[in-house]
Amino acid sequence: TSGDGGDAGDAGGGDDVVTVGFAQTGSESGWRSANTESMKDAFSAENGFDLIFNAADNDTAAQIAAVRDFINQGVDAIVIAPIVEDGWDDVLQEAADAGIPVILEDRTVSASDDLYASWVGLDFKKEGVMAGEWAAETFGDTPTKMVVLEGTTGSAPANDRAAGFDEAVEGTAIEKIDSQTGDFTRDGGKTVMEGFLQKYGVDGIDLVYAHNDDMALGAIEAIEAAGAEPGVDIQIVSIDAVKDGMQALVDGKINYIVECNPLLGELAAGLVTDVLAGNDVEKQVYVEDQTFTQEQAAEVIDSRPY
Ligand code: GZL
Ligand code: ZN
Repeated sequence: TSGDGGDAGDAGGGDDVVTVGFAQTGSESGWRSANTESMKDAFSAENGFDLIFNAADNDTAAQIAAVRDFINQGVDAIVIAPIVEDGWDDVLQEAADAGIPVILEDRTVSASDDLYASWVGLDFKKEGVMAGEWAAETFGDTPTKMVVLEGTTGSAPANDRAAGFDEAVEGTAIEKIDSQTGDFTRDGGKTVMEGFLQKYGVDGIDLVYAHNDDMALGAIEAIEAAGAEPGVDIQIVSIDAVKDGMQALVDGKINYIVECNPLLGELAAGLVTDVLAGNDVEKQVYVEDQTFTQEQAAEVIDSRPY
């Protein structure tokens, strides 16, 4: 029928269009940009979706409000990359009461998994273990003073990457002398590293464990501003393997990177489609990660999609 902009109660705006509300964390890092692009590519109009996108600027209250807004709009499904693990029970219950399925992508929540249909993402604890295993092999029984640039406080990756790393370096001579959040941003990493350098001096720090590349890149700026050589005077191990991080690895300013694959869009879209079709889905869908030395990064950097 002409002029039919979709009847008021029609969640999809067209009977075969699937309207999806996506509550993204924000735009804090290169990883996040790649993840957002992957999600927008998968939830495209040509794939039959009407995507309502919200980036919450790393503000949990804003992200929860965005999800409430999606519920009020009566979308067909909601996808969330939850900034932090806690505080989701109420709004997830409201979505369930409204009969709107929720898929989590990337980060996860502490709420019961009855409150979401599925989660797709990475094994953050394993990423921390892989970073820690490199540090243990590299520094082993050499007394090593390490500072940590933590991800967003309360986020699953920050919690799990810390736990995994600590487990992997137990019994080594690596001593965590300080640890502070840089909120996964380049500026945050730079500011926190400047503080560490003020406090301990270049010679008082041997290793930086950065929970993501963006904070590692900020730390590199701070170390160079202090007249020291990142990757040499102070070694750096990081997680994500985004383009700028891999370039720093090739340039010898970072020593090892554990990948965290941001290309989750196709899997998330498949889960939404399956859930709406009433198909059974896995509660957790893990994507594999890999690791890179400086030599390996040089081999692959030009062929990587992000
Ligand atoms: C991890 C993701 C983290 C990245 C950061 O899957 O949630 O958030 O490691 C990003 O770069 O900000
Ligand atoms: Zn309609």
